[in-house]
Amino acid sequence: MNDFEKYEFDRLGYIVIPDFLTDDQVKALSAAIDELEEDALAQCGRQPDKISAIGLEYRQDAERGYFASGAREEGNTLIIEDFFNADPVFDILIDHPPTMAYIRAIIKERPTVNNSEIRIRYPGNQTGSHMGGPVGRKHRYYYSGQGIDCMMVRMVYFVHDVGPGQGEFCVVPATHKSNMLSPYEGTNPDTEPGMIGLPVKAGDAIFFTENLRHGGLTNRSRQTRKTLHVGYGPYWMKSQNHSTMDEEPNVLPSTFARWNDAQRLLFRAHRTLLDNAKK
Ligand SMILES: O=C(O)CCC(=O)C(=O)O
Repeated sequence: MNDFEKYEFDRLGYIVIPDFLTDDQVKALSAAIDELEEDALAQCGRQPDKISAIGLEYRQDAERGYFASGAREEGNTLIIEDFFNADPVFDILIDHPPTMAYIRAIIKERPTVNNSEIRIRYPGNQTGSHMGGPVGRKHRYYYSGQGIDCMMVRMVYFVHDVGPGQGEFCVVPATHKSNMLSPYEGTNPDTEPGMIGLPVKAGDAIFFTENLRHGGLTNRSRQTRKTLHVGYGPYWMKSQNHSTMDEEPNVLPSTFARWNDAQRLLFRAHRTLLDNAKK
């Protein structure tokens, strides 16, 4: 993360990183997302296995190790959490050197992955505005004598272009430093004062602090928007996926077995757990 990027991240709470993934990576990730979307949708008709603390209904695929919520319909979204378990193609993103360079620059304690979700946003869908201002310790943006020191941050990877009207990820710049919660009524990002959409190309990424007010503008196109979101924080933070909130990360033994030590460590709060796993 260079000085310009650090300056912009501190000033705005996010940066857009162009050409972050290679064409081959985009192609492989995109195909894996499409396959997993169909697999997750096939489970949609049945009773939920779990209801999250905020009322989201999840169906679990115990064999492939993911939780899915939502449906393919106008205005809806399908969220697939713990997608790393489902296909080794996603391993590209675990201990991905360019990503880790950004993460290590702004999380001062040892970072681990605490959130992983594929968001599939069908036409008409929007993601309500959330966060911004004094949102509490877990999501805090902080600057100390050692520089930027974040709690939860997210990298969003784009596998196709998302232009104006196609459900852009959106932000109210600089609200990570606001001293007040948003006073505007509702959570409609389309009408919220100060909210801007961030158009991107396939292969770009958006890196932001969860302290920033953000969401997803309404997808007014016929293109379904598909993105990969990976959250990081200090090692003591447990899962921030809604299906496993504040639990240990949901990593299948077979996933753990195929990873190298650096990848495993990104999902382990304590080194001793890693050492025990090797015994
Ligand atoms: O991309 C979106 O629609 C919103 C994503 C979001 O809220 C997040 O990644 O925290």
